Amino acid sequence: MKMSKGQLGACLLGTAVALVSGGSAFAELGQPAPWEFRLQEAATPVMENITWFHGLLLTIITVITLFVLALLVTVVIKFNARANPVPSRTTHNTLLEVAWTLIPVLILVTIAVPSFRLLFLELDVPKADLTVKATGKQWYWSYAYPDNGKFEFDSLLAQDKQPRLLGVDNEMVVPVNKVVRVQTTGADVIHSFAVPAFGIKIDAIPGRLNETWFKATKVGMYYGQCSELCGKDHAFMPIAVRVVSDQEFAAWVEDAKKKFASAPGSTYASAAGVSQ
Ligand SMILES: [Cu+2]
Repeated sequence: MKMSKGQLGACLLGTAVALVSGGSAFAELGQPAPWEFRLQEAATPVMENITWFHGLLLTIITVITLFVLALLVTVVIKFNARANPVPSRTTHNTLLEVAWTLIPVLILVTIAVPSFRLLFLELDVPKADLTVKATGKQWYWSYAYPDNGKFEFDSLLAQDKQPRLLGVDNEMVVPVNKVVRVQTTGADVIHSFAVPAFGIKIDAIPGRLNETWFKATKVGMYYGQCSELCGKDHAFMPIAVRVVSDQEFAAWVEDAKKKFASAPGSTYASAAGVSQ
């Protein structure tokens, strides 16, 4: 593709603006944005922790990389054959050796402590307010609400909806500020249930019931995608979650009970290998 000077300039300017603004300044909550290179804005406490931990790691690795770069530059300039024709024959330096052992240990501990705290936060499902079971199928998701009337419905990509390739016909709906336990399984092959703004990603495996949780603190639409290569339409089984107020959720449940009561193809009790 050939670009004129003007086009190239505009393109570079666009890139610069995107980089300076962090890419997500104009982004809508819960979905990817053009030129985005950071994590999506957090909508759950877990994702807030992930974002914080990511920032910590990025800071540490930047400092280490710059330090190693500075050492290398020093070596290249000060200790090349021309600048330093008679090399030192030093072989040991106790202080230096203790330091280069201890400092990395301290850095690893600094990383390990919040890392384990985050892992346990993700793994320990708090007392759940409701459970939603997400079944991955080739190539769509089905959502079941076992403690809200036991209905189940399919959620398929809606070509005409925005955002492109993320909009679905029937969204998963949950109440705001409530702990939602998500159980996942696969009906055919391995899929993966992932919603970036919630900080969740969990495999949906045939014959197994996996579990994770989220507590969305902001109402709105949140999008994710199947994150395990699962066949030819892997890219076309988006996850759309609508977070609403308690009243709206109750109203939606009443509607959904009727709408999905006799939904054909309801596989709530027959998802491969999983009995209710
Ligand atoms: Cu899939």
